[in-house]
Amino acid sequence: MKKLFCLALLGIASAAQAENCVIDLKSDDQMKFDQTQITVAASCKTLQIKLAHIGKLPVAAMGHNVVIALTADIQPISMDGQKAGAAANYVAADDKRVIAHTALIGGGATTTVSFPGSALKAGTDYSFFCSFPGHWAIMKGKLTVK
Ligand code: CU1
Repeated sequence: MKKLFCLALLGIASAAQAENCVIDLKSDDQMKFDQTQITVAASCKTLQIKLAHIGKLPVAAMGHNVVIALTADIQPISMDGQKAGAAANYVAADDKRVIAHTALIGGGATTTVSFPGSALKAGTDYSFFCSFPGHWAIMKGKLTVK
């Protein structure tokens, strides 16, 4: 029984390598993500965003989130997010331009969120970014779907 379970896990692990369905990011106290380019497969049933804040600063000073949206929507989403405030994770409620977003976290914290792969279309200009006030201008990267 145990052996079968391990084999099943191995199968899942190798499938995940073939087609990436995880947007796996680390952030720090320098207002940076560890990657500027992530590619996910268009065939993913479910996409997952994983964010680890490996810095030490508290959420109020150096909070980070991950927002997925069209590249052209980064600025307007961030402007409306700033008005919504920290309690709303700097994402306006019911913002239809936001495809997915994580919670806002501080140093030492991690957060994960999943969303349907069908929310993204291959060949579209998407980005991941942090909507914390002032961060979105530099704390971002390109999300490619293929
Ligand atoms: Cu940030």
